[in-house]
Amino acid sequence: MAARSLFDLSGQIALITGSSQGLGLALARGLGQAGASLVLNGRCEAKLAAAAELLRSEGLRVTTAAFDVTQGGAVEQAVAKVEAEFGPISVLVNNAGIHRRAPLEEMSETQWREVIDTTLTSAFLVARHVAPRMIARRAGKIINTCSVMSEVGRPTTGNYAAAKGGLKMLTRAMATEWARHNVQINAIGPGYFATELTAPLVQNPKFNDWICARTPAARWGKPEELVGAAIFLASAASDFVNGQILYVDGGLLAAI
Ligand code: GCO
Repeated sequence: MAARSLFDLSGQIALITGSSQGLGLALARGLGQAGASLVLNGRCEAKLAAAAELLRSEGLRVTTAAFDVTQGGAVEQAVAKVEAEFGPISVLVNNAGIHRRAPLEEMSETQWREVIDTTLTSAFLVARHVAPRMIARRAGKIINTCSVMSEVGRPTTGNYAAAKGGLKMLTRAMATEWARHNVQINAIGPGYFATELTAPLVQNPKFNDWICARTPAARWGKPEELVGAAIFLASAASDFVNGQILYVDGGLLAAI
């Protein structure tokens, strides 16, 4: 296979959870530009429809699947519907995640559970219903959106760090069980990117100065800069890569 075609996603169908905005939308756009047909997911049908319309206007093949990734029954039904109506899901990006920032001693049980359910349990639930289909076909790519917070914490993000740390180990657990079926499961680990999730931080001059000093690249990442890692992990170029986290963090984790 010519080296360049290793990264061609033509013929692939990619389901990206949490893709009506932010990094999920950027990842969907990139996978679509690399040839994949896209299934966008979110809970809000209106936001999903707007995102799908935007990507279609850019010439991409897009459908939507509005379901709550924290509800197993809804996930099971949605995966069956997508495969029946759109085709076999060959790439799954578990990207859904939320923040509920608070000091641990002030954090409510709801703030804890919402973040764990949406950011970690969702990846189990969606993969639980997609993976058996990939196993039966002996082909599939699963990409979990981890974070530099899979490795390090920051005050007020204990729930999110616990979720992303768990997602790192869930990625490895999936690889140990499913690699034998020719399913590759890896993760991307974003550093600090300017999105809706981090908007309060970007708009905070003190935090902005701190993160630009803390990151060797001395800047925030641009969502489109995450796409190359996702295309690699979604393509034939990574057929013997499993259980790995590819950090796209401007060098943050390399520096004290
Ligand atoms: C924060 C940020 C981080 C980023 C990202 C870093 O509150 O420190 O929101 O959690 O969102 O996860 O990889």
